Amino acid sequence: FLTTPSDLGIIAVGFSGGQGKAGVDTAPTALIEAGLLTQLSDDLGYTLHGDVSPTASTVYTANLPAHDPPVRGMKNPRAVSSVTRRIAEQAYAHAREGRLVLTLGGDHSIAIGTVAGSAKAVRERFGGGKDMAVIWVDAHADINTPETSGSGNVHGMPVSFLSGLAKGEGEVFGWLGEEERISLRKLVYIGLRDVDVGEKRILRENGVKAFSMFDIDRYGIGRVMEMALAHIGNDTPIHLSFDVDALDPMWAPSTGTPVRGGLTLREGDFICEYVHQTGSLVAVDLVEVNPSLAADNDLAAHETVRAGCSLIRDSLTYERRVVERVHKYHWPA
Ligand code: Z70
Ligand code: MN
Ligand code: MN
Ligand code: MN
Repeated sequence: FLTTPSDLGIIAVGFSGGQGKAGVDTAPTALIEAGLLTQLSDDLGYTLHGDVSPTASTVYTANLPAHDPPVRGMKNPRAVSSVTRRIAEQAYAHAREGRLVLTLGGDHSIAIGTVAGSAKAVRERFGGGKDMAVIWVDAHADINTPETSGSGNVHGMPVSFLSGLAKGEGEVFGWLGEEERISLRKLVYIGLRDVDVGEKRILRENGVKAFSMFDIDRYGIGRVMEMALAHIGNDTPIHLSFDVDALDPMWAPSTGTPVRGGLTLREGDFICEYVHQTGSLVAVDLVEVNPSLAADNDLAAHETVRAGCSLIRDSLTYERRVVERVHKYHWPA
């Protein structure tokens, strides 16, 4: 289980209900149209599983409640709960088959589903004796509870529900049980630079391991990754949840909440390559690409999609190919 499989379970879920900006739902199609799946199968040698047709995400977003008023300030609570519940079942089913799970978001609320699904599969596999680690690469901590959140956007809350800091009830995350939870001791953040006051308190009170942009400047990304993996420990299954807004807007401008002073594309790629090399990766999410938020031009969206493809490829680099590595940042001919 802890050697990276050559079978990939793909979940394409264009869902935007965890935040307020339309367009993030078109990201899976944009990534696929950019050639991502061909690269994964033909260049990296993966066998792909799962529905990746343009309508695939309708599986998750079908039959959402028409009337979905806020609960504890959360916006679209029933929709997000229902979509993430379906994603959790899919992620779990893929993982049970021994597949590495790749999820193309969608906004970051979808990680409630992906992480829940992998946590449950890992727990079953190890009889509950081994907690899965989560590496959350993001400008934001996404650990607000409904009560600390100022926005009511659920994409700012996934970690609080996944860790049990926030408890669901009934049709709003009541499905999220102990077997799907993660431990805050095995959570590591990388890239933080826009953390709310209430979130800072939560991080401090729980002693959560977090490497902010300050730490990356201070130690360099190589040393930060060594420290991150040392904190997690060897032979621990890892779920990598990558929010593209961790990258500096220079590299990923088309995202809902760009924050300046972020990772270079090369640092983002390094994180992915480094995590892949542990051989402990069980799942990868790439979220918050929003091709419709192209600052002034189409190039911005194109660049953001390209960055997303690069991050995914590097997290899954199954076979090291010198030629590909030398040419990876060149413009296609
Ligand atoms: C803020 C909130 C957030 C992404 C914004 C922002 C959260 N902390 N996450 N953009 N990807 O609304 O809770
Ligand atoms: Mn996020
Ligand atoms: Mn973010
Ligand atoms: Mn359950």
